[in-house]
Amino acid sequence: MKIDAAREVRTTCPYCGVGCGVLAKVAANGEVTVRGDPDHPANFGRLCSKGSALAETIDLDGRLLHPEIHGRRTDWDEALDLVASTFSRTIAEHGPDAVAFYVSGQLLTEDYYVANKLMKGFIGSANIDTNSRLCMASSVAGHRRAFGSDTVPGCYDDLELADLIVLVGSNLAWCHPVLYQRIAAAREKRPDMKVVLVDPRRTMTSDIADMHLAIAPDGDVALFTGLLAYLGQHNALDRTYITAHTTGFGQALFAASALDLAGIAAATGLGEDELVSFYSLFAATAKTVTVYSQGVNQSSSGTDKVNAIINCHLATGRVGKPGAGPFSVTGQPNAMGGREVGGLANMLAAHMEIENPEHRDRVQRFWSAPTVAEKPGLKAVEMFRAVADGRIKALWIMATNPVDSMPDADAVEAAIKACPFVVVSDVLAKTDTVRHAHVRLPAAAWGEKDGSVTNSERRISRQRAFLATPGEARADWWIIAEVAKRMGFAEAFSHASPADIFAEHAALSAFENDGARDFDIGAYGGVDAETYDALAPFQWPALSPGTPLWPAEGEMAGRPEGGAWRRPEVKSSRFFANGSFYTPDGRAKFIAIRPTAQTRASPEYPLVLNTGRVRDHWHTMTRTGKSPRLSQHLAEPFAEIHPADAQHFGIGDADIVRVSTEHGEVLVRALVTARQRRGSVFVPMHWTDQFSARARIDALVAPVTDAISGQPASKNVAARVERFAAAAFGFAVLAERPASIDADYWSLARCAAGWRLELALEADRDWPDFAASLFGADAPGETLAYHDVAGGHYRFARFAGSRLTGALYLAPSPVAVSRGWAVEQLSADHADRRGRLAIVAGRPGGNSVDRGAVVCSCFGVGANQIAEAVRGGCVSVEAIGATLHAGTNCGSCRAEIRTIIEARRLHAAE
Ligand SMILES: Nc1nc2c(c(=O)[nH]1)N[C@H]1C(S)=C(S)[C@@H](COP(=O)(O)OP(=O)(O)OC[C@H]3O[C@@H](n4cnc5c(=O)[nH]c(N)nc54)[C@H](O)[C@@H]3O)O[C@H]1N2
Ligand SMILES: Nc1nc2c(c(=O)[nH]1)N[C@H]1C(S)=C(S)[C@@H](COP(=O)(O)OP(=O)(O)OC[C@H]3O[C@@H](n4cnc5c(=O)[nH]c(N)nc54)[C@H](O)[C@@H]3O)O[C@H]1N2
Ligand code: SF4
Ligand SMILES: [Mo]
Repeated sequence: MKIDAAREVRTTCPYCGVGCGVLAKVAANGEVTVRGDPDHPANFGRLCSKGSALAETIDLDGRLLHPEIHGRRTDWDEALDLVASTFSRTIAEHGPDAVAFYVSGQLLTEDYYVANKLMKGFIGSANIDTNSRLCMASSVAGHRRAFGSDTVPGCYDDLELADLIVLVGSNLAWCHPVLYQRIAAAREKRPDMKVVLVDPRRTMTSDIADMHLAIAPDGDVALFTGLLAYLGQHNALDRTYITAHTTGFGQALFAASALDLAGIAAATGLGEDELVSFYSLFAATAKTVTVYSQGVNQSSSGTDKVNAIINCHLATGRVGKPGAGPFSVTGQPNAMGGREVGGLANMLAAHMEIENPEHRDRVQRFWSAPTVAEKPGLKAVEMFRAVADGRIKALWIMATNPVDSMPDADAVEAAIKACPFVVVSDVLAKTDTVRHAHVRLPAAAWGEKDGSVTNSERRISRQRAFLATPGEARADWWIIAEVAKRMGFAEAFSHASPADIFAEHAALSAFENDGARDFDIGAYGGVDAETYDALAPFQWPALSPGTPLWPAEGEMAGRPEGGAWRRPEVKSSRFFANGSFYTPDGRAKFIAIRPTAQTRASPEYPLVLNTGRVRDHWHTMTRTGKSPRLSQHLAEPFAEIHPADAQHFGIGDADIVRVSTEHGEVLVRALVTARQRRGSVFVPMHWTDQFSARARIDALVAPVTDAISGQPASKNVAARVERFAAAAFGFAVLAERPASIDADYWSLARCAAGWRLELALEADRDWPDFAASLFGADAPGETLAYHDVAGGHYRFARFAGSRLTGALYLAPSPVAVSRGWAVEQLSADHADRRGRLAIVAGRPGGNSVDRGAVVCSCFGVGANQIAEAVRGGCVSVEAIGATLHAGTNCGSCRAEIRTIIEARRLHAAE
C-alpha cells in the first residue's frame, strides 16, 4: 500500500482494551512520532506510558522477515503449499479434529474472521481457540448465563457518571491506565464519587480508592453472594425490576444466604466492619458500576464470580443505565472483536451458537460452506493436552506465545515440541514459541497492517498502516486466505482486502438477525473500500438502514436505549436499558451461587502464588522489551512478598528467591512490601527465556480451569518461596546483547545505549573467564580489571576507542553500584583515560546524583530525584510535575509519585 509520509495517520493503540486512538506520523527522515488522538472517544488525546513509547517498539530488530521451513529461508509459495498440503493430508487421514488453530485477541477482526471461517466452515472442526480463553472466557460465560448473550451492557461514559465504582480484581492504574485517568479526573470534579478496590494486593490503583478490601484469594464469590444477601436483608432490592425483567431471584437469594456475615468475613478474610461499610455503600448508591478484570476471570470460580456480581446489579436494577452496570473490561486490543467473529472454540461467528442447529445452518448458508462444525472444539488447556497426547497432529499458532502464557507452560512447550507439524505466524524471529515451529510465517506488525479492532465498550476503530511492510512480511488475513485457497477453498477466500472481509463480517452480523442477536453492525454490511478507509470509531450495534428506529415492545430484545445507536448526537450506547434480554423469555437470569472459601495452600506449599502485570510491560515483552524507556521502570522479574512472610522464610529485600509449585520453579528477585497480602506472593507474567534465566511464571501455574468457561486459574496456585543461596551477585552493562549468559540467575533489560544485566551465581567461578564469555573472548578493545580474590570482588571494564562497551561488577552480596549511573556510562565519552578508573571502581564520580529506580518513563525521572524534590518542599504531584516534569506527559506514574510523597511525609512525621 502507498504510505504518505507527510500525513498523520489515525490509528489505534495495539496494547490494551481501552482502545485509544493514536495519531502516527513518519517524518521525512523516517522518524516516527505518535500522539494521542484528541478526537477519539476512548482517550480524547490521552496516552499511557506504553502508548507514548510506541515509536520505540517498531524497529526491525529481531523481526521475522522471510518464511522459513525448518529454519531454512524459503519463499511464500513453498511455505504456504507445505502448510496447506500438510493440513489437508492430516484432515484426510485423521479427520478434521486432528488439526487446530490457536489464535489471539491481538489479531485484527479481519484476520480473526478468516481464521474462524476456515476452521469452522471449511475444515469443519471447531478446534480454534484463542488466548482470550486465558483472559475473557469467564466473562463471556457469565454474560451468556445472565443475559443470554455475550453483551457488555455499558460504556466508558458510565465510569464518569457513576457515584460509586467498585474495581474487582483489576489493577486499572497499570492495566487500563487511560480509563483510570478518566475516573481520576471525574473524581476530581466530583469529590463525592467513591471508589472501592477489591484486590488481595494494595496496587497503585488504591491511589484513587476510598476503600481497599484486601480480599483473600478467590474470596470474591463469598463477597458478592454476601452482598446479595445483605441487599435482601436491608430492603435494598428493586423488586419492580426483579419481577418485570428477571427470573431465578428466589433461588439465587436462598443460595447466597448460606453464610452469615461472620461466615463471609471468614471466607473473604475481611473484617465484618469492612464488609458492612462496603455493603451499605453499594446498597445506598444507585449509580454504581462494578468494573472487573483478571482477578475475577482467571479463577476456578471465575464464571460464578461474574454472575455473583451481575446478580447484585440485577437485584438493584442497575444494568444498562447511565452510570450503572457490571463492566468487564477487556485486556487485549481486540478481545471483543475476537468474540464477535466467534474465535472461541465454543462459539460460532457473529455471536451465534455452535450448539444451535438453526444458527449452524444459517452460518453455513451465508458462507456457502461445505460443512460447519457441529460441536464445540477444544478449549486452550484441553487443546494443548490433545497436542501432547497426539490427537492433534497439526497446529497453527498465530499472534500468541503459549510457551510463556499458558498454564503448565513446560508441558505446553513439550507438547509443541512433540507435535508432528507446528506452524507459527509471528512478527519476531525468536520467541519461546517461534523457536519450536517447523514453519515460521512472517506477519506484518502494528503500523504495517490495516483492519479493525473493538474495545471494551464495543467501539470499533480502524487500525491503519503508516509504515511500509518490511521484507516479505504479510498481513495475517492474507496468509490464512492463501492457505485456504491452497486447501481448495479459493472461492470463499477470495477477499482482496480487509475492507472486503469487514463487509462480509458486517453482513453476517445482520443476516437473518431481526433483533434476535445483540451483535449487529448491518449498517456496514457490504461496505466499500472508501467508506471503510474513512471509518470513524463507532459503537455496536449499528443496524442496517431500514431497521425500525423505535422497536415495538418485545420485538427488539435488549436493543440500546431509544435507538441511541441511530441518533448521531448520542455518542455512547447501552444495552438492556429497556429491561429485555436475549434469553428465550427475554428476561435476565439470576444464577444461584453458594458462597465458598477457596484455599489451595498446603503445608508443603504454604503460600498462594498470584500472577499478573506491571505498568510498562506487555505480556511476553516482545514489544515493550525493545523500549529502553519502558524497560527501566521494573528491570527484573520479581516476587512481591509481605515483610512478615519474608521474615518467616528468611528472605531479605533484594535476595534472589526460588518460587516453586508442584509444576515448576523460577528464580526471581525478592521485593519485600507491605502492599502484599500475607500468605500471598505475586510474580509478574512478563519475563521469558529471552530476558531471564528462569522466570517463565506459567511453568508454575497449575492447568486448573473454571468448569464452565475453561479459563485457567492463573492467580491462585499453592507455592513455596525459598532464599536462593547465591555465592556471588553481579551487575553488568553491555553495548551488545551477549550471545549467551552462563549464570544461575540472570535478567537482561534494554537501556539507552545497550543492555543492563543482573546476575547471581550459586558458586564462584573463574571471573576473568566469566567476563570473557560474557563480552566475547576475542572482542577488540582495552580492558581494565580489578580482582580482590580474598574478598570475592571482581570488576571489569572494556573500552573501544572512547566508548565503554561493557562493565561487570561481581561481589559476594548484592552489588551496590548505581544502575542509572552505570547505564549512562555506555553513552558517555571516555576519551580521558583518568576517568576510566571510576568505571571500575563503580562509584558515581564527584557530583553526579543517582536518580534511583525510574518512576516516570516519559522523562526518565527516578525515585531518588522525586524524594529529593519532596525534601525540597514539593508536596504535591503537581509541584513535582512543575519541578521535574515527572507525571506531566502520560500521567501513568502519578500514583507512584503520590506514594513517594506520602512515604516521605510519614517519614518526616516519625
Ligand atoms: N501494563 C499492561 N497493561 C495491560 C496488559 C499488560 O500486559 N501490561 N495486558 C492487558 C490484558 S491482555 C489484560 S487481560 C488486562 C489485565 O488487567 P488486570 O486484570 O487489571 O491485571 P492483572 O495484573 O492480571 O490482575 C489484576 C489484579 O487481580 C488481582 N487478584 C488476584 N487474585 C485475585 C482474587 O482472587 N480476587 C480479586 N478481587 N483480585 C485478585 C491481582 O492482585 C491483580 O492486581 O491488562 C491489559 N493491560
Ligand atoms: N500466569 C499468568 N498467565 C497469563 C496471564 C496472567 O495474568 N497470569 N494472563 C493471560 C492473558 S489475560 C493473556 S491475554 C495472555 C497473553 O499472552 P500471549 O498472547 O501469549 O502474549 P503476547 O506477548 O501478547 O504474545 C503475542 C505474540 O504475537 C506476536 N505478534 C504481535 N503482533 C502480531 C501480529 O500482528 N501478527 C502475528 N501473527 N503475531 C503478532 C508477538 O510477537 C508475540 O509473540 O497471557 C495469559 N497468561
Ligand atoms: S491505555 Fe495505554 S495501552 Fe491502553 S490503549 Fe490507551 S495508550 Fe494503549
Ligand atoms: Mo488478557
